[in-house]
Amino acid sequence: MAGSWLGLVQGFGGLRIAGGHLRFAPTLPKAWKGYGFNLRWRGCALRVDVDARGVRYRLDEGGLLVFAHAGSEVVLEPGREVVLPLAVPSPPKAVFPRACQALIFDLDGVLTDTAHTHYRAWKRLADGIGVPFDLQVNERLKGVDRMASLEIILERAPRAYSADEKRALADTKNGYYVQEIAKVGPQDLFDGVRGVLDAARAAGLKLGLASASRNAPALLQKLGIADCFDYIADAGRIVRAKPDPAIFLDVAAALGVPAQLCIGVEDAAAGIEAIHAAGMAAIGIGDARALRHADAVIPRIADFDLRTFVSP
Ligand code: B16
Ligand code: MG
Repeated sequence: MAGSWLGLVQGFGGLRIAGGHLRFAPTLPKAWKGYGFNLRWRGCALRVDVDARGVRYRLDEGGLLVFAHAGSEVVLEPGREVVLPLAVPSPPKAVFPRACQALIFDLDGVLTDTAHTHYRAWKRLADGIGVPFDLQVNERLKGVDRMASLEIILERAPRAYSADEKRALADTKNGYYVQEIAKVGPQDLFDGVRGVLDAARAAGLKLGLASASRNAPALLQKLGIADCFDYIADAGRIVRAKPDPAIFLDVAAALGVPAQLCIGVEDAAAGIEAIHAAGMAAIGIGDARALRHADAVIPRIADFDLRTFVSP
């Protein structure tokens, strides 16, 4: 009930409390004839009715009430009412910057399938020490750095591990991972990656890479796309891992592009959070439910059409 009330009063009535004052900006959805609600505020009882003719505010109890309607101040005396025009809904904010100057890509799970390679390496380690680990837990590891990933896996461990043991486990996992990526080559790029990078370059955009993986530079070399990027973040130098915005801000600064003119591309929820915290628009690649906070989600990088997000 409380949720429904808030949905109506804040969502359609536009109620906000700012600086200790009530603000309204009521709108009327096309399919509705009208709606109304009561509100008690500092000893005042206010009735608000909204229909196609406008918004009626009536003060049933209390002293003088001052509030804002669609940005203008209204002073209402007890027992009086006032009818004002409906607020004009503001157009949705353009999330993707018109003057976008840079695309900043994540690597694992966006440009190549190493998200699964990481999974297999962690799985091999977890099985070896008898810790349950599955694809569901793995979702939480995406975009998360090596030691933080290990901590998540060890949440289910039957015993505690010392710092030295943890370092050794992380090294073992990395050994498994490095072993697997030894055979990686340009054939392992996801379909469409080359096309996206070339189109972005042709459109004059700068390209950056914000991968949490310390193996990223070596992997880019193997994939044959290292030269496509103007800047590749050094994951070893980034102190705060995703979802902290540090890595995306580092790349934007190195490219010399303000954050609000960058678009980040990620396959992990932690990465989307990091992009937003950096003040950038976020494109998710993968499952729309897992990436529901992204500004747009496309299933595969092959579906990435630059013109959808960047004006020529
Ligand atoms: P490493 P991304 C991340 O890369 C992976 O998603 C994550 O699973 C991995 O733990 C992390 O890199 C660290 O990788 O152990 O190679 O340093 O998605 O940010 O490109
Ligand atoms: Mg990733």
